[in-house]
Amino acid sequence: MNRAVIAFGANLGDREATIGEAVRELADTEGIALVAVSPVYETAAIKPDGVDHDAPGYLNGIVIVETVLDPERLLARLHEVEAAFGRERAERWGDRTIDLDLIDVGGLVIAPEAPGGLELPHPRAHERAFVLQPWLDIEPDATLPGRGPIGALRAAASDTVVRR
Ligand code: PH2
Ligand code: MG
Ligand code: MG
Repeated sequence: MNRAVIAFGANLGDREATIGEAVRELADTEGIALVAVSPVYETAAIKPDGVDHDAPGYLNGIVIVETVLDPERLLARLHEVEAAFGRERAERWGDRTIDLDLIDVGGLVIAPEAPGGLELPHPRAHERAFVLQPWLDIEPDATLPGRGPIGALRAAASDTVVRR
């Protein structure tokens, strides 16, 4: 049994409703039990070139689950739920109805086998306040493997998050 941290983000459609339904869908999965849901934050869209205030804003947060699924199967399930809520994959970091990212699974460190393959911990989680702040809210003593305590990482992150 592993404890997994999953980040959610949405910046298209009825963001709040989609997040609520996607979390319920995830929690209803056999082999996944929901442990906690974080507060939700309003955040500006970050694009490969930096903050984009012209793009629709995101709602971001995290959930903690306990699961008997291995990381690959858990990721496949996240992709299924994304698809069920109309997620389309076009440009990198494009606007989306729902994004579900695997941040940490039981402290495992996994290098991607191919570009875009599963990587743990998530390669950008350590620098994103929109992941670290909601995680800190519900698990203040957590650490990110290879990166350290999330409190220190959060203090060093520069993106702005506003609690809803
Ligand atoms: N996700 C991205 C790219 N940019 N910006 C915000 N504010 N929130 C996100 O969840 C997000 C992003 C790629 O997954
Ligand atoms: Mg993402
Ligand atoms: Mg993603």
